[in-house]
Amino acid sequence: MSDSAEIPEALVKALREASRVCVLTGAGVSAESGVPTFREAQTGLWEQYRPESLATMDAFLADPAFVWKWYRWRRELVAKTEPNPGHLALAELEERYEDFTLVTQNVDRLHRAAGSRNVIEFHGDLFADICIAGCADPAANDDEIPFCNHCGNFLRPGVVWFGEAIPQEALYRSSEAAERCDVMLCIGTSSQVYPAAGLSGLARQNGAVTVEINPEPTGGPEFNFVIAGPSGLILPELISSLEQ
Ligand code: BJW
Repeated sequence: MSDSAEIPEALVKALREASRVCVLTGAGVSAESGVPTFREAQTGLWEQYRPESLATMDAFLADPAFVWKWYRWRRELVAKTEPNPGHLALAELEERYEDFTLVTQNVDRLHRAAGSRNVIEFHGDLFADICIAGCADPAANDDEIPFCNHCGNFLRPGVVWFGEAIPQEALYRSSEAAERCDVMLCIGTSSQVYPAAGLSGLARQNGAVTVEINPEPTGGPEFNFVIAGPSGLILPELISSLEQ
């Protein structure tokens, strides 16, 4: 991998002229912080465990202790990580625009830790506990399978599993941001999981310039620009190009 990236001049121009920017991030943005991605060989979390055995309500109800063990392992891993230059560059990019929305599929809180402000956590928050019966304000305990103090039902991690709806406000705000933006950046996502993967098409249909940043580009036909490389390298280069 080269240690510098070529940022297309036409993209720099589009970003300089843009008033509204929307960014969609996926697991690849946190890879350089040491958070494993979901679908990559060797490091991917799904290589060790099948998604259907962990990230669905059916799987949870079948074996809540097993699913909780996996989430606790991930909480411990993520708690030791820090934002990388890609996260920091996105926080810096936000400062250039009045209308800037960062939609993240990541549940690791690293964008907020980097200083990003207008963040939509599309798939929830790894560190939140919620009650499966929907009680407000559940208090977690240290049980292997924590219970809700109000109703006695199981608590579960506050993330969005397969087959579950994206929280209404997150979906609405993200779709609006994709529809109205001048430029949309899709960074570090395999674009396999919907409805998040549909946001770039929505942006393009509404006239935005669309950009993919990924060391292994997805080949999505909706992208005007594709920059092949790691976000921790490309995003700081992008900021430098805007400053020149
Ligand atoms: C780098 C890099 C570096 C590496 N720099 N890059 C339409 C069509 C088909 C199916 C569906 C559809 N609509 C809905 C569905 C069903 C389903 C779905 O999409 N299935 C597909 C898999 C086929 N979607 C759902 O079920 C969603 N719910 C829904 O639609 O509900 C409808 C409904 C309505 C009303 C009532 C009820 C229901 C929910 C999806 C939830 C996804 N949840 C997960 C787990 C979250 C919890 C947890 O963390 O445990 O979210 S799955 C997992 O995938 C996680 C991620 O956010 C998500 C996306 O993965 P991501 O981020 O793209 O990661 P990877 O690993 O796939 O890719 C990493 C990329 O990084 C790679 O490309 C690398 O090259 C790159 N990379 N290093 C930059 N340094």
